[in-house]
Amino acid sequence: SAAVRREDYVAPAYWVRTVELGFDLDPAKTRVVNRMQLERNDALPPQPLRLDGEDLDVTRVLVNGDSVSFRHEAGQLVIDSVQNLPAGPFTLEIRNTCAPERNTQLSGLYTSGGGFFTQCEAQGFRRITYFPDRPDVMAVYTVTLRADRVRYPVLLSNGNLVEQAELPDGRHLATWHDPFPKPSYLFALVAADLVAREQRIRSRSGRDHLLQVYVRRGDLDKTEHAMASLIASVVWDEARFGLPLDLERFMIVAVGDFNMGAMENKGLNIFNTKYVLASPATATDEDFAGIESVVGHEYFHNWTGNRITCRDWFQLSLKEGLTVFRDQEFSMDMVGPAEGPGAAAAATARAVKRIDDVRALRQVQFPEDAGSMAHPVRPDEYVEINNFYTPTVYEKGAEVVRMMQTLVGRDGFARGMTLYFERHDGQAVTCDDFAQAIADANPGSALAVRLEAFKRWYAQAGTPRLQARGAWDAAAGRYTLTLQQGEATAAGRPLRAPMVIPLALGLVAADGRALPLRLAGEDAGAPAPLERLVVLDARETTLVFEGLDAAPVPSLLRGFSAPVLLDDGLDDAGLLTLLRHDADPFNRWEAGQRMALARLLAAVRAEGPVALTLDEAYVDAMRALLDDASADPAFKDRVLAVPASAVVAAHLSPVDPVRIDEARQQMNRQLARRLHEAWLRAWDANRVDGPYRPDPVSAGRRALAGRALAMLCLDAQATGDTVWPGRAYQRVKDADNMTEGLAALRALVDSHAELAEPALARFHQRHAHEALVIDKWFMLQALAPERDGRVFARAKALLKHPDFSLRNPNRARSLIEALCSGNPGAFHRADAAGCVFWADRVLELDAANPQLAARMARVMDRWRQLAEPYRSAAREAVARVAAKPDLSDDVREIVTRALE
Ligand code: B3K
Ligand code: ZN
Repeated sequence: SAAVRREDYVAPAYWVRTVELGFDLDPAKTRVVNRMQLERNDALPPQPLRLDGEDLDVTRVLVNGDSVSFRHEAGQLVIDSVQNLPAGPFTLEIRNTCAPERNTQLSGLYTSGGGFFTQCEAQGFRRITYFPDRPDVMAVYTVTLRADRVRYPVLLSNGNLVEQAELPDGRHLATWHDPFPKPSYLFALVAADLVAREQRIRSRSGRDHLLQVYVRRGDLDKTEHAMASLIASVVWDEARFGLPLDLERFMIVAVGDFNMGAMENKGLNIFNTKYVLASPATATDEDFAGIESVVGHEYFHNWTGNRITCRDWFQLSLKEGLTVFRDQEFSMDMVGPAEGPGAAAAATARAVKRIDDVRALRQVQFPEDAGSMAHPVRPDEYVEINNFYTPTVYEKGAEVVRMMQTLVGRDGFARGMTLYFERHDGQAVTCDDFAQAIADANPGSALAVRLEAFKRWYAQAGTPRLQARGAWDAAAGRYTLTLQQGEATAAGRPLRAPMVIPLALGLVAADGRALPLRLAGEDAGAPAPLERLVVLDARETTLVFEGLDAAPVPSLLRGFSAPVLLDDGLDDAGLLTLLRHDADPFNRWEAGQRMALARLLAAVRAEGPVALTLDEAYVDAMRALLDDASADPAFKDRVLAVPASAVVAAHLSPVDPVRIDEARQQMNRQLARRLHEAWLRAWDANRVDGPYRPDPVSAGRRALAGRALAMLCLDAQATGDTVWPGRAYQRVKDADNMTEGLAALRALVDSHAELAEPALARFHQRHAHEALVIDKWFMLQALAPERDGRVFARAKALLKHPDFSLRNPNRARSLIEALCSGNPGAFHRADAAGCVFWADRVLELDAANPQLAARMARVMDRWRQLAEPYRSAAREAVARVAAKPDLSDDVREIVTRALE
């Protein structure tokens, strides 16, 4: 298909006011009766009525009860006889059928585990019935479901249940009514044999609500955390933004076959089981945290996405960037308060959440910005909209919203949100409308006075570069900091104009003191702050600090105040000062990572075989942190983590993924060897006793203990020690929680211990009936550090494992995506076998599930940056995929852009 362009937006020619849908559910042939009340949009000249439809069989089309003639054109059903389509309200009735059991794309109405489920965002509703399937057409839905009573005892749709009845022939029906007008992408239905955990709550406004989490029989004991997360989300949105739950009933349904994480359908969220089911025995700390954030995310969409939705799909970040920001804030507030009593104690734990979010941004969004699919937060064009549910739209979009909050303050941002809802509740709007509301609620703010320039964050692709250089005049006690904005990373898209960059900064003396920040010209008598926010909006900005009694080390971009690539030119001495003393925990972490990165880059760039030798200064710094009893365990864990391959790659051209992997492995081995005693102490000091709880404090201790165990096993492999692998094996057998059990299994597999095999076998046997745990079992093997091609060979062999299936998205991702994108050291090979494997899987997947295939196809986004022979192997593989004549639009768009 041709590209759709943002500039080409025109309002719909017809509005749909109400929809009455009737379903006779049958896996082979489901009958749909779709009765709509329409009105012509009288702002436009009269024109034919066009309805989207895909893979449907239409049986009748009636206007005001009379059959009308229609034709099919370019995936649409067209009614030309405008004289039959009056300007006033009229009824259009469509009868059609679809085949849920043949729907392998998992978009529209499909079957999974014997039940019916839907996924309509972005364009799945047209696979259920004919409709103007675009987000700016908002209607009130009434839905009647009819299905076999025994096989599908639970019948759900959006809104409130208004009728239930038994029918002849063993069938039954349920009618649901959603009072809120909504776009078709928020429609959902479920018909299945499910059970629910229920909870009644009363919100602050005094309204009663029923919360339900639906799962398959046997999974009810894994729903407690999802329910607790849902209740916490309701409470948080009311407390932080004054946004209440607006429905009597709010349902979450878990399904095992799902293309992404979850979906915010009005009142009926449908979730991948991965983001619902958790028990201590089956889910890790990370899974528990992921459930909290995704349950929050989908719930928060009820206001940011559903009550106010997107005018068109180019505005996707309006709801996604904002809602990711909201879920990040929610998770952070769940860790501890940002302000008031308890804030100081919570600061490090909150920073760890920020560190994790920034790590994710750098590992997936920065590379996207530097690859063939680079696009602005608000894209200008697309071929297949599903390809634009990206880290840029989501995570970078969230950073844009975060910068707005930074520029207007927390209270100012909350005021802006209030104004946004006052102005736009019930509407389909644009990113401009949002930014305008935040600015208008804060007249005179740093955002309001630069709004147009700030909005370049929506328009310009690529990660902006920022260079900072300082000059210290000891005699004058003056420090001059020059900040320069450079070109953005996006290939072929130079930074056209300077960005508005909120820069949070401090100055730290070598002895660790925070120095007062008095800018030249400010009153020398008044007390100066120890941290400031400076707003950069020019290509070059010079800041002059005066009255300093010691040479400062600049601590810039605290808390990662803007999504840029910062080059501050600091040497080891400066970084060590920050690592030890920075008042901002984020920048302490950053300093440690920067030191590690410098060593990795030196080893990768050197001539000859990779030979990384860690110096005393770095090892001592890591040892001191590890042994610092007052430091937070989760924080230590994040500092001791070797920077990800993608983070290292961002600084190299060309990129040799095998050398990067080798350097990372060497660094880990040396950290294991040289810090052996400290790892022993960390292991002993971070035992978590008592029943499992997924709180951040215990999770942090488990994370550090798990890293210690991995290091001790890695070192054992070098020294021939058998004690630690033995302990890890014991732990795989005995652990009463998945976090510790999986960490132990990973320690064995990653160190290539002999006991890895029996441990894998035991683990598999013990969890054979837990699909989500078997996913972990596949993934862990595909992610192991490569050694002599063994990891690649094993991953390839796992394709034939009886538990493997390409059809189940979670399973496919756990093996294919893990290997191809999560393990560059195993994937890229001199014999090109990795790329051949990739192309085979993409083609195989594309035939059944284009969305999933397109996601896997993204692995090759940055093939041009690869060093030889990997580059040629990758190009050939991409070309082979592109040469297939009947590729989906989804995969075609990805590979075409890769080859451009
Ligand atoms: N809005 C959905 C994503 C839909 C993806 C369609 N390909 C989940 C979310 O962001 O909450
Ligand atoms: Zn979302």
